[in-house]
Amino acid sequence: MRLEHVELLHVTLPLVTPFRTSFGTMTSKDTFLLHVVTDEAEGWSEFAADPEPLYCSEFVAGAEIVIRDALLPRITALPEPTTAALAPAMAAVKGHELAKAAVETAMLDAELRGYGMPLATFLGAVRDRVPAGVSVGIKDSLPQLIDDIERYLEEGYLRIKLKIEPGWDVEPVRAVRTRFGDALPLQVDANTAYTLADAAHLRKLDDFGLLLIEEPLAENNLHAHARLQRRLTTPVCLDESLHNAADAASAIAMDACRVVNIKPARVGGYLEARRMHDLATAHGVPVWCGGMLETGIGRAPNLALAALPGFTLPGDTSASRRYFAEDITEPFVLADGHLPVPTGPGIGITPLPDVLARFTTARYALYAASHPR
Ligand code: NPG
Repeated sequence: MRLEHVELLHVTLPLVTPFRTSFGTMTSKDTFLLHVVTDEAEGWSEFAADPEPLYCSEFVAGAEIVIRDALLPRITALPEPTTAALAPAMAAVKGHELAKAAVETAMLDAELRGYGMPLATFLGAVRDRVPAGVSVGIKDSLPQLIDDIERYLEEGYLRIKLKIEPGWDVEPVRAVRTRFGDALPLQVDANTAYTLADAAHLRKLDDFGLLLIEEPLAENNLHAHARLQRRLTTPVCLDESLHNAADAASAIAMDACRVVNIKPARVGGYLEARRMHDLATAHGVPVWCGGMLETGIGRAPNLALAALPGFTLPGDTSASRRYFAEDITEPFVLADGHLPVPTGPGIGITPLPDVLARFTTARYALYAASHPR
């Protein structure tokens, strides 16, 4: 496989409703797509983070520079840029997992398209559809929260995740349990908003039979999460703190988490995501697939990953319309609480050219081979 061309496209898609978390409010998805052309096929990927480094340290403008100046030169220097060779070639560059994931995924898409193989098949998927959960942002009032959840449950979502922060935690959980009952699969996500000093308060959540509490404490502090887990019956789940499979191994060994959120972008791509899945599954630790409000280009490969056997909990893999009135790909539609796993070669989807053109705010070449065949 020979890399001939890499293009970057800035896209801005309005969200159907603002999404508020403990780290900020999003009203649009602003990111970039990578489009690679090899001598065999084309590939697409989406950078998962946002213009500002509020969820994680990576951000759109920084990732562009890292990809252009640090990652692509290492890849174009390879005699054969097969997907398996990319992570070792990029390893000298510290961190920047989300930028690396964007590069690796576009190349993986192209490579698999060249073989005619779907990503789900390549990864070892065992399902053709995956159960869908929905992540519900922080609201101005409890009635508004209950109304929104009512609508999501009517649409068929099988699990609800509430974003929480100090001042919006026990009461919203209580309100949801009171209205929808104890059988509703329910979990909460704090996005690092608490400290160990809040342990007694967080323990009140133990009364509500939650599936898990996600990333309650500061990112990367496995020791504090382990201490918190000792004081909670609710399973702690880690997201921001796990950057690769080795982090998950440490966290599981320390009992810093009993559930793992796998976001392929956060761990540097689908190959490392699969390693994390294998590791957690071997330890009997359930995993589920996180989301970062992806367009169809990011959602499609997440659905392939979520079809692996260890993904025993519904993911933040919601239908396209939960986020966008119009997506840049054919939309993913909820059927009986599930989304279909793409079956076409590679990630199984490409942008719709007309829609992509309307949502594209800038487009430029990052690399062009000097002598394309
Ligand atoms: O359904 O894609 C989704 C959103 C799920 O809550 C969700 N994502 O902290 O996991 C998170 C959060 C997020 C959104 C993180 C945007 C980063 C950016």
